[in-house]
Order: sequence, then C-alpha cells, then structure tokens
Amino acid sequence: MAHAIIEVYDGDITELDVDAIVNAANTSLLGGGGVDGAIHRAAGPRLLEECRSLRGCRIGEAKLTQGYDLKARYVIHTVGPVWYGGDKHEADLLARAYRNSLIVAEGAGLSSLAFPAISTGVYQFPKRQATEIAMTEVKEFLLSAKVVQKVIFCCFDAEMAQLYSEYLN
Ligand code: AR6
Repeated sequence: MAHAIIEVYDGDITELDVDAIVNAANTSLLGGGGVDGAIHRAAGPRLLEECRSLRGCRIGEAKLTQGYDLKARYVIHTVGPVWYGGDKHEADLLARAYRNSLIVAEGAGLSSLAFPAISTGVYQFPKRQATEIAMTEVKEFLLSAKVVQKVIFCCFDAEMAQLYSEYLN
C-alpha cells in the first residue's frame, strides 16, 4: 500500500476510534492487568463472553472479536512473549505477534488499527528492542498490504512515545 500511514499516539488505546485496537493479552484470553484490563473494562462484559468461546491463543498468534462498548469496531487479541533474557525466541515471537495481528486485520478487511507496545509492560521485553521489532514488522507489512492503510502505535508514557518517534523515519 503506497500511501499507508504510521502514527504515534500518546494516550489510552481504549479511546481510539479505529477499525480495531490490538490487545496485549495472555494465552487464556480471559483478561488481566495493564492494557488487557483496560480494554475489557471499556468494552464491557460481552467481550469476556466472546473471548471464552475462543479457547485461548498461543504466543505469537492473534484472534479477532467484536469491540462491543469500545469506539473501535473490533479487538485483535494477540499474546506477546514474556522476556526471559532473549534466548527463548522472544524477538521472533514478538515479531510474529505483530505480523499475525496485521494478517488478521487484513483478512477481516480492516483499514485502521492501533497497537499497544506489546510485551513491554508486565512481560518486561526491553522497550527499545520491542520498538524496533514493532516498527520493522509494520513497515514491511504495509509495503504489500491491500486493505490496512493506517497503523497507530499507541504509547502510554512519554518514554515509549519518544522511542517510537525515533524509529518512525
Ligand atoms: N492504553 C495503551 N497502552 C497501555 C494502556 C492503555 N490503556 N495500559 C497499559 N498500556 P501490558 P504485556 C501499555 O503490561 O507486557 C496483562 O495482564 C503499558 O504501559 O499491558 O504484553 C495481560 O493479561 C505497556 O507499554 O502488556 C498479560 O498477562 C504496554 O501497554 C500481560 O499483562 C503493554 O503492557 C501482558 O503483558
């Protein structure tokens, strides 16, 4: 997609009016803290109900649900890796989480989506490396995407926003 846009946004992902927001979930898909908790609170209990029917999600994979009470029409739930020091395929698994989320969006005909900084909170993936992986995967995907036209990197603090801005160009 020649005219795809990448933006950095500093704020709460649950407030974004996009086709889909991505959730940094865990393998149960039954909710948790961080951005996962915020998304479930904002979407309402019907999200948990639909998530139960999905029977979990493997690390690096992604699954789609409705957005319910969110402004976003859909939620793409993915599971990033826990950081164990870097020798447990963490980088590859994080790249797959981004790639598979984008594949799900493209397959569902969604043109705008927003990602949180997957794995950089509770899962403790180093922020700079995670940013580099996120940017690389998204830029590469957008080169051949037919439907996805806009990707927002949603940061929840100034440090992440600064890192993303560095890698934007
Ligand atoms: N909007 C945007 N970003 C947010 C928000 C928000 N409302 N809240 C937090 N972040 P984390 P992980 C940022 O811990 O590391 C959950 O319990 C946060 O500052 O949410 O992938 C799941 O159930 C950080 O930069 O996700 C899993 O068990 C980023 O989102 C586990 O945490 C990711 O932090 C997943 O851990």
